[in-house]
Amino acid sequence: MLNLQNQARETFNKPLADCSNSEIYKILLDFVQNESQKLPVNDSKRKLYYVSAEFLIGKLLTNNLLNLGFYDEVKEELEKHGKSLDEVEEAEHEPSLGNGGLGRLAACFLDSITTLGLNGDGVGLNYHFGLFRQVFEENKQKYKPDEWLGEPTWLKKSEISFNVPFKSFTLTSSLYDISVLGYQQKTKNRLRLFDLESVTGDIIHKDSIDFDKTNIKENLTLFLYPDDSDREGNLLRIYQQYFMVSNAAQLIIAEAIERGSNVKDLADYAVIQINDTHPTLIIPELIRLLTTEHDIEFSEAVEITRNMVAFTNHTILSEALEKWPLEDIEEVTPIISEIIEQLDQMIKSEFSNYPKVHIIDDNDVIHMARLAIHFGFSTNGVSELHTEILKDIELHDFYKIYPEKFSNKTNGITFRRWLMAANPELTSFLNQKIGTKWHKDADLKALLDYQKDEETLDELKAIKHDRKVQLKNHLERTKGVKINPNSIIDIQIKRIHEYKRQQMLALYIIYKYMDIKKGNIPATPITIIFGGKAAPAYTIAQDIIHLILCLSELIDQDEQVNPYLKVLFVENYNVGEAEYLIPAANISEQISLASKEASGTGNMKFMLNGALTIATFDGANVEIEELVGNENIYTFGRISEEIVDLYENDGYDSMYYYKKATIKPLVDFIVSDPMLEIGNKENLERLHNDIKYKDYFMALIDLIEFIAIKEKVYEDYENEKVWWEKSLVNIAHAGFFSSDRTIEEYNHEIWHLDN
Ligand code: Z57
Repeated sequence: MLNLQNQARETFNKPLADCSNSEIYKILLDFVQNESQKLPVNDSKRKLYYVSAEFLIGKLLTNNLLNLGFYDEVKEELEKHGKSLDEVEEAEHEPSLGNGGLGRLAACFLDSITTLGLNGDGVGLNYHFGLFRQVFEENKQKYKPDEWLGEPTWLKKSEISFNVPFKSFTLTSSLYDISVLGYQQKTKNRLRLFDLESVTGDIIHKDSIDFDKTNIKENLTLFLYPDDSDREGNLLRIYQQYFMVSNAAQLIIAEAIERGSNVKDLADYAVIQINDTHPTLIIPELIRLLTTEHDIEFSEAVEITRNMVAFTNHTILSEALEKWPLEDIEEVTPIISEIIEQLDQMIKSEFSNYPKVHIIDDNDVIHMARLAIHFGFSTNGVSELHTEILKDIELHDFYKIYPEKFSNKTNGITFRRWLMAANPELTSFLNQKIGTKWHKDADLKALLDYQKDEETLDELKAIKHDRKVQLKNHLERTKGVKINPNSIIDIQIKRIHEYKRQQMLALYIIYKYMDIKKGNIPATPITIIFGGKAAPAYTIAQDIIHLILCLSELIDQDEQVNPYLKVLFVENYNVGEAEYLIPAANISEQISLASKEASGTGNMKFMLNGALTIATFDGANVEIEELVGNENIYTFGRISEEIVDLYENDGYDSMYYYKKATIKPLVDFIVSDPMLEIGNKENLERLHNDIKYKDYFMALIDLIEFIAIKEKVYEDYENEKVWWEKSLVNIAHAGFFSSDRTIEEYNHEIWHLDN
């Protein structure tokens, strides 16, 4: 089969032991590409297209070796020659084609769709620099282009190409494919990424992410979600979205015809899941193509389209619900804006008394979610709580009109990446304890037989320690930072956003710092780790990063405190970092303001890897609690009904909480002398003012309860028997969160694919 030694001599003319990690990576990349070439593409009649602006697929080498069945063999072979797969993997540069949860969910779904033998491709864009690469300078986030295409990649250019007509010019696309391999599967699917040959990185101003936003031909696929704070940026985003969906729609129709469709029966051949509202323009685009290129009447085209499109909503935050001015769509593609106006007329005549369901509002703004709900056959939320909020509040009028369209599909994560590849130590432990049936059905409940078995609990503890040492080594090797592997590892990793409340954890750190200075020494040292990027235009999120980086420096410098408390903000957090951080975590921070986190998926990854969760009653946290029981999770804070009520009625008075004796000194510490000495006055004062006078996402409302629960968690950590039993119970109940379960639900209730 694979002889690495021979391959090394053939390719690099030297023994494997003398090859660099990047050379070995190249050998393995070619090998896996070759093997996956041999697998046939799934070609069953009915096919799913998961259209998404983001696919956060992470590194593919380990994942593909695992799915092809070569993982153990390659790992051992490398070790025999003094090499480590982990270090070889560090030579792989992950594509940054996503922001956060929504993009990572799409990647987990592709893995599950393929593993279940279903016919389904992902369709998106090939952003040349992806999202920005985050670097910290002077305790602030700075931006660098992420040049992932400069390295060997998994992309293969196809022959496929389409014309996309914009108002004043037409662009011709090229399609690049990445093979998607299922776990032990005989067929493969693909991630199809459209691009434009005329796009060039040359227009990027050296070492920054600035470029001329008006030159569509040269910039269209440069970045994921470029700055949308000005009109030019918004227009560029519409150009991207239309380019994506026009290509997707043309591909879908062409492939269906190839599989035997006569176009009138297109909906028997293709189902389209649109990931949030970003691909919603595929609705008018399909109608355009059916009416202008396939000779179908408008009303029939509308029905064919409606029978094909299903919509997933991922947020209730109004700033994330897309609304485009009609004139902007008109400027990009007047044919599409005309079709939207026609669709809007249909809705306005049917629901004249319901202005809240009209697609185009009185200010001539198009509400993309409304378009997707009226002209798709399915709308789903991503956790039970989120779907209930959609039905009862956010989309209540739509739920009254179309109750049958609504359903819940609680998110999931692929166990191949988040358990088998990321945590081989825990994987072999599970194999030993409960066999390997879980590789197929994700059922880990048999582990509960060992709940009281001290030897088993000791093994769990040893695995966690091993993973902390691996994290320590990885951080030293790749980032030059040091952590204590004997400390409690407490982690909050996710995009930086006020609703996720990183600032609340920062206020707890201030509390703990002061408490240690008073002489209250923690029994076990504590390491609190953050990771995550902030959107360039999101000022308060930058200020939160600045606060945490300044606290980190302050604590590092303080010899009274630094033996017991360390705060680390991991630079450029991404999928690869998550794969090291999550297996090493004792504590998972899931502390969003109740009602605001649609689901969360990091929460599931931590649980699966044996961390205990500190959780608000939000998103999928609620379902974690139902599964593990209240005694195996640390819940706190106001529930979503209370929060929704506050927003609707008397409002939230941050000053009231700020004035409390335990809170005021913590908030004011942000602008204290030692902080101002380290940090930047403008940033710290702006954040201080914001929390004191506004605090729109209510960090202060739950702060006192949060401090109490954190103290309780650290105290419980000292009671080893109790702690590791809770950890085991969490792992045992994580099976529900396999994305295989999620995909089976999508398939049975929405997609109805053969197999
Ligand atoms: C994104 O990552 C999510 C929602 C969005 O509307 C956008 Br834009 C990006 C996230 C939610 O915030 C998470 O709660 C959820 O788990 C994830 O999507 C996947 O559903």
